[in-house]
Amino acid sequence: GLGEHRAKAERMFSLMDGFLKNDPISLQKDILHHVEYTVARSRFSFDDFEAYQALAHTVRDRLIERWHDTHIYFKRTKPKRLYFLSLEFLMGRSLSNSVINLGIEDQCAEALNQLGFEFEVVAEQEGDAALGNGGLARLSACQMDSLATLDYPAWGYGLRYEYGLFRQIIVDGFQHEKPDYWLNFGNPWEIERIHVTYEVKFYGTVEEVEMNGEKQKVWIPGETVEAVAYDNPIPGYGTRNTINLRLWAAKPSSKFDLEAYNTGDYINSVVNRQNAETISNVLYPDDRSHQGKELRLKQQYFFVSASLQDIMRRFKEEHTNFDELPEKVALHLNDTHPSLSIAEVMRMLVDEEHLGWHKAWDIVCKIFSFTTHTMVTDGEKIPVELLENLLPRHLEILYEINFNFLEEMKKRIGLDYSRLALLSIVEEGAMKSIRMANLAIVCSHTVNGVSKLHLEKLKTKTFKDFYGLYPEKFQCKTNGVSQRRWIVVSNPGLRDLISKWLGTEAWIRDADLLSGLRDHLDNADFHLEWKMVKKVNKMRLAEYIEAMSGVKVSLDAMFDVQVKRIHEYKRQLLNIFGIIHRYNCLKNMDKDSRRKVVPRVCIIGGKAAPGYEIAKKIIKLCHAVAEKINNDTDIGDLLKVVFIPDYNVSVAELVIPGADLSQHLSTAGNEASGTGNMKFLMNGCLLLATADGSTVEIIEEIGEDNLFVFGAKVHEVEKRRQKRLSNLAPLQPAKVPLHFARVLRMVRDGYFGHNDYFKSLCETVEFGFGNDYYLLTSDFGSYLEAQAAADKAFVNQDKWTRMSILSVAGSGRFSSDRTIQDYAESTWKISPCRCPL
Ligand code: 7GP
Repeated sequence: GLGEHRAKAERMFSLMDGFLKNDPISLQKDILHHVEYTVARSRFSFDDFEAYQALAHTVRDRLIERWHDTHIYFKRTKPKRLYFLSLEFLMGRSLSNSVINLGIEDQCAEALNQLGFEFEVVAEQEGDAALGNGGLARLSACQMDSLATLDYPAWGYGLRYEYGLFRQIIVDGFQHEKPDYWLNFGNPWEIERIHVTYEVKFYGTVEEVEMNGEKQKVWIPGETVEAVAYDNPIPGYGTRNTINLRLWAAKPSSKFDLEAYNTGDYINSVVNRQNAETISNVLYPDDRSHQGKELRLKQQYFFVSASLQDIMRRFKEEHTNFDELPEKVALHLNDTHPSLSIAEVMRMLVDEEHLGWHKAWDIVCKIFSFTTHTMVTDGEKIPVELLENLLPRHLEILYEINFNFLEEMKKRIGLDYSRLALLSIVEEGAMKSIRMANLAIVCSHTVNGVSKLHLEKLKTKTFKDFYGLYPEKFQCKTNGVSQRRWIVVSNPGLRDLISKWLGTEAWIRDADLLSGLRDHLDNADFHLEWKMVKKVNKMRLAEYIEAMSGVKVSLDAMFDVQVKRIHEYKRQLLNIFGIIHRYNCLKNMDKDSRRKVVPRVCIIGGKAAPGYEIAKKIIKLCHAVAEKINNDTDIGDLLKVVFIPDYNVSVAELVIPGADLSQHLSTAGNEASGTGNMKFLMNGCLLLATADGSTVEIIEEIGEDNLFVFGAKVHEVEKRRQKRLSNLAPLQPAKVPLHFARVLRMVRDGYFGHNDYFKSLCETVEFGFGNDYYLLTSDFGSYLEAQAAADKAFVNQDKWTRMSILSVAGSGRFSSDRTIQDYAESTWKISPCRCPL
């Protein structure tokens, strides 16, 4: 049984004791030690939060031990290292994840128990580390977990924002943003490295000097800021390997403004010093547009400069010849945000190491790889004007890269100037700017899409011209998520059930083993236990909903969830319109028909970028509809609508395991991958989704009978958009399905109040206005059909449970372990480097 497997796993883990022992007694001693000497409380009186702090420090000590051993081992064996460069990491909480990956969960629980505390309650005290926006950032976090677990010699680099993603507060149904003071109570998961600091320079001028008879460009910077390293150990599961996520914080340099000190303007110079710290102060909360802000550019360069100095220092400690760089260093660009790295490495090799341009360029082209995370064609651009001022030498380097590139292209494709203009890294025009994606593609040896469908669009649309030139660069690495975080941490009931029926916990390191669940597909006991697990998770979620919103929900209802950033393309509006339609149907039903209705709890959650008006209106509409429906006594438990505020990683850990159905409604061709869908799949929640992004591959894996697919396919979307536009001239209300028109009219006419406020929202789907770019009108019919199919399937609980089991059984492919192994072997060319026990 389960006990045996746990015991076996524990024996394996106990081999990993270091200087610090992991039995409950030793752990308890350490907890009490930290209560007294770290938290400075009495061991006879401390509360849950203090218990959390003391336990966190106890775990931290163990992490540090392994992290040290891992790095000593890497230093000794000198493997090729991967440096994963990302401006965003959504790590969430660390305690449960660490304790599980260290294999000391039971021991910790026991140690706490004897002190009168409960692990679950203590773990709840931790706040989220939310140094990212959404999909891209959480993907980075899952990938770090996989890199550690698979023993890869990898480092993560990022920024230590003082304020992470804003907290979402709802007042009267409107979103308000509050700062995320995540560091206010200290952060036990980081190690401040006051001796690991680098100077980062900005502004100034470029001068030409003679050096060994040759002309050489030198950048004379105008401002210096110091970058201080904060290290966050990332433990692997079932291994001693613990890798590092190094985040940089900006501190005023001691050299800062010496002049002012000397001239006696003491007070002002101290005040000015504060400016330096603003660089790493706050995360930009828009997940898709970062155009033209100087502070954002400063953040990017600050990050790039500090990371590359650190990486080069490490390389030079171990090697003397830069020819070895491509064999020893892989630099991965997580989207275009860190692409300035390319110019920075060139500057280091040419200006500082005097390698010569062509040799340097040759090396640079062998070390970078790039992953893009968006379907949007109009990517990140940096205005030349900003660069000229902030990074004058880098601008020169970018021009030279582009000049050489275009010369090469002229040889290849001739003087086709319109084509050359599209390929150019520099965009001419009203606002001259640098196209970061073009830069990344030209210089990277590999350009990755995050799903098959995404890659297809990159090849045929977004980067069509580049694909023609470098077909071999373009590859697909379908995203994945960590089953450690998304089953083991967040759904312990399911974890135990899976291990029991598979007879092993090996699936926690090898998700393909989940397919073994299919062997028990018809086992009645298995079904019963499966349903029990879901029930318990639904209870947990129901309690949370009641606490957050005061709405009491029935456990017999289908819990239907859509949680993700609010975006027009993700079509939360389609969901809300569907809910209104459901409400209308219920209102028009007789008693008899109502008895056959499947009760629903519709749960929506997600943040809108602070400047994204339409997204904010969607949030308000959701609340307005909820208010109307939830207070209609005639409807009762048949339909409830809940908005979950401040959706983040730890809320996701609670919501996803409790969902029966989850919605992924992006208009086909807009979601690069989607990873939420994978988390729901792993938790036995059925999907109602368009054939977009990675959902297409989920369908391949579990078969279309086991989820509810609807809507226009990618190839149909363009046609429908054309058709929609040809309908424009005379408004043709007849072309709008009746149900859709009615729902729209209710919102527009103020059935849910606030009709003035909702006007512009309605217009996004109306002809002659927004023209329904995301095709809600034409997908509405098939959306309702898919919803009806879900209702029908839910009535047959046997069938539903089978579908649920098959979802989990088919989720192995969507483990980030598979993604990372693929990257390691085919893109980064790195090998596991396992620290001995
Ligand atoms: C997201 C994509 O929207 C999502 O489809 C994908 O699953 C995820 O990345 C991980 O690859 N993109 C972002 O979060 C983002 O900020 C802007 O994209 C570049």
